[in-house]
Amino acid sequence: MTALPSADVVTRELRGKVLLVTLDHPPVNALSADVRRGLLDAIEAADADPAVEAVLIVGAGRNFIAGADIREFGKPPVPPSLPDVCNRIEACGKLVVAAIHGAALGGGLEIALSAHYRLAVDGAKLGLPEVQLGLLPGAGGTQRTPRLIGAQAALDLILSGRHASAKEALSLGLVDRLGASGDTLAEGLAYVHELLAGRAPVRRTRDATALSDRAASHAAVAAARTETAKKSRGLFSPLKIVDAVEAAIDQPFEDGLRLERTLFLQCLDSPQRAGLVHAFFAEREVLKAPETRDATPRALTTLGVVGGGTMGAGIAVAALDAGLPVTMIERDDASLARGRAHIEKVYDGLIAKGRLTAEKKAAIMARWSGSTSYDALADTDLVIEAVFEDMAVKQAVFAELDRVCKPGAVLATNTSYLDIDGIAASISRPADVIGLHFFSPANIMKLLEVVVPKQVSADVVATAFELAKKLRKTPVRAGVCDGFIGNRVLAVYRSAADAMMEDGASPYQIDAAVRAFGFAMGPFQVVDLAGGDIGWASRKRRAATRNPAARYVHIADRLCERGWFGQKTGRGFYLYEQGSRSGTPDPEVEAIIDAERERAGITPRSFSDEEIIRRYMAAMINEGANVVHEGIALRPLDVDVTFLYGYGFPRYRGGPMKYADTVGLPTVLADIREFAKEDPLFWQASPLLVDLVERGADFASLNRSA
Ligand code: 3H9
Repeated sequence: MTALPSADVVTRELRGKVLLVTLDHPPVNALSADVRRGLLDAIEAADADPAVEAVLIVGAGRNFIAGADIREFGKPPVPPSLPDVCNRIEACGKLVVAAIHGAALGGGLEIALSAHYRLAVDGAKLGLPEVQLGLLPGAGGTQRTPRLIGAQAALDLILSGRHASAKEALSLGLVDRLGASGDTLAEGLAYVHELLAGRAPVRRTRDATALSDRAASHAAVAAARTETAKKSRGLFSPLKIVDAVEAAIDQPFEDGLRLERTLFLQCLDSPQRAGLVHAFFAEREVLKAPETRDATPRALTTLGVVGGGTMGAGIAVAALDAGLPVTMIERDDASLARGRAHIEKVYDGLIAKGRLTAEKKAAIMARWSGSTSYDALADTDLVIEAVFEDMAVKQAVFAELDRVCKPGAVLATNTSYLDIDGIAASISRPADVIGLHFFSPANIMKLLEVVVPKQVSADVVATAFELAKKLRKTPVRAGVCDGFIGNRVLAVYRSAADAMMEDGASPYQIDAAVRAFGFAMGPFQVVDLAGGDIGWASRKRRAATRNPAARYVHIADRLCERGWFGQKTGRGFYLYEQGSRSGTPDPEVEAIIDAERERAGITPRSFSDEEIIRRYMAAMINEGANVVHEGIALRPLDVDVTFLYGYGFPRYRGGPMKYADTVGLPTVLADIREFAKEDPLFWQASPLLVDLVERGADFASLNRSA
């Protein structure tokens, strides 16, 4: 065994006739410049060394290779480029084999496709997820994949970005062999020896023939183009992917690679790529709240839920789905039965769609138990209260929890806006109290605001993050204030939308403009979906403390006074045909708006869609800045993740704060100052925004320094 010199991240070791090339670049063997260099050197060395008959490429750690180094995107390129490395591997005169375990994603799979033979072991995940980062496979993936597995299968893999298992990869033809054991190195070496013994030829993916039925390949491309145009909703890279795969059918390999490169660079330069990469890192950064670094989570094997309404039942389903046993508390048998029925309805819906069997449902429901006595929670590790939003009601629940729960149990409230410090202070163990703000439907929505009151202990916060992980939610740490991060910011941009409506824009125009920006729904559609009565109740609650000098738009109240609460009542801002979830504009609503404008003495003016978005986003960004300034959000990226996961913000824009950086903070501030001329009370620039503009800095600088 001879150890050869090479860069640390790529080691070479001659094992008999086989040069073992190991990528060892934690955490995920991303293909940064030194890895690319090390790989290239290894192939050069193999070609030059007569003692080497074959090369085996493996990854150290938990993965083969997670792809290109995403942190390099947007920075000046450092040679060798990944396409060059892939081409050099493929051109190698010695047999090259890739043995895959864990992730072989993006550039990682492209390296494997450039090898001459591939083996994967159980647990491997193979895919080309570049589309999720606003990119396309840029190191030959759009050319080699269809040649190897056909146009249709390649398009499916590349356009979805999904991961294929080792078994599926074998059936697709992406790999040649499954490793029988989990020992990738042993399996890989055995495979290489077998190939050498059988005098297997060097076989290059560029010469593969899965596209030989040109008519079928073109039909697959045409179908994908139509489908993608319909579904990709403003995304840039999916149609480029279709173009690149099409080139693989008709053009020589080298020409296809050149087109792929051109299209890849266009995607790389797009703001969508920047937004999606920001989202990728931001959703990982939110997991690193200070308490998760400093404290160990408490035991978490049983969960209690107080309240069986929509929220309580949704939380219970999320926990049951995660395999946790759930004890539900309700005040009487009838309410408990309703709570159970809410849960069963979710599973029955899945059964009706063929996504769950009755046996599986029974197994899940066996983990559920209900009681009308708090004593049933005596041994529970974590209890989430999801009762009516009223301080006295919540405090009464917490008094009971204080009485029955074991020492060390985590006591959580799912309040959306109540003062959690006040709830904590009302019991004997405030250090165990935390806010867990789920979003409706709680079994579906990914966001979980972890609201951290003053007296909570760090291990309780760490336990909340652990719960989020178990429930597959995305947790964002938030401080205590009215509305926390999300609903506090929402209240402000809703006001901006209301003001535009009263000043002359129709709710339908505002919704359409917001949808064109990339949201799935506009603000007034959201009101109709959530139920107008919810916002109405909170407006009434705030009425006493509202600044009398602040502008107040009465239109939504006028609708609620008529009982028009949205979808559930068949009309709100929109009219809903019996049972329909998509509404149509309602002339009577427009008449009410006209009457309100007249009452307020406003002569309506017209708004362009562009102005609507400028105002809507300026309000969102400014309050987002306030939330960061006050320490309610740790960093701007926490606001971004809140909006991406809880409020349908278009992911390719990265979140409101990332969007602000893209537009430029001086532009946002100038807008706010212009709008302030009409309504200086509402449009007060956030001190943080002003400070950043004065320093020539951006929100990203705060993400980096936190
Ligand atoms: C591409 O390949 C383009 C090419 O076609 C063409 C080029 C010319 N780079 O997710 P985790 C970090 S595009 C840099 O928590 P897991 C991640 O930020 C790429 N860093 O672990 C985190 O850092 P930290 C296509 C990366 O076990 C740490 O690694 N590839 C990269 O839950 C652990 O990550 C992809 O899109 C990267 N490529 O999941 C795959 N990947 O500890 C992206 C991860 O500081 N990656 N990091 O927070 C993944 O899907 C998952 O990370 C993976 C592991 C499944 C691999």
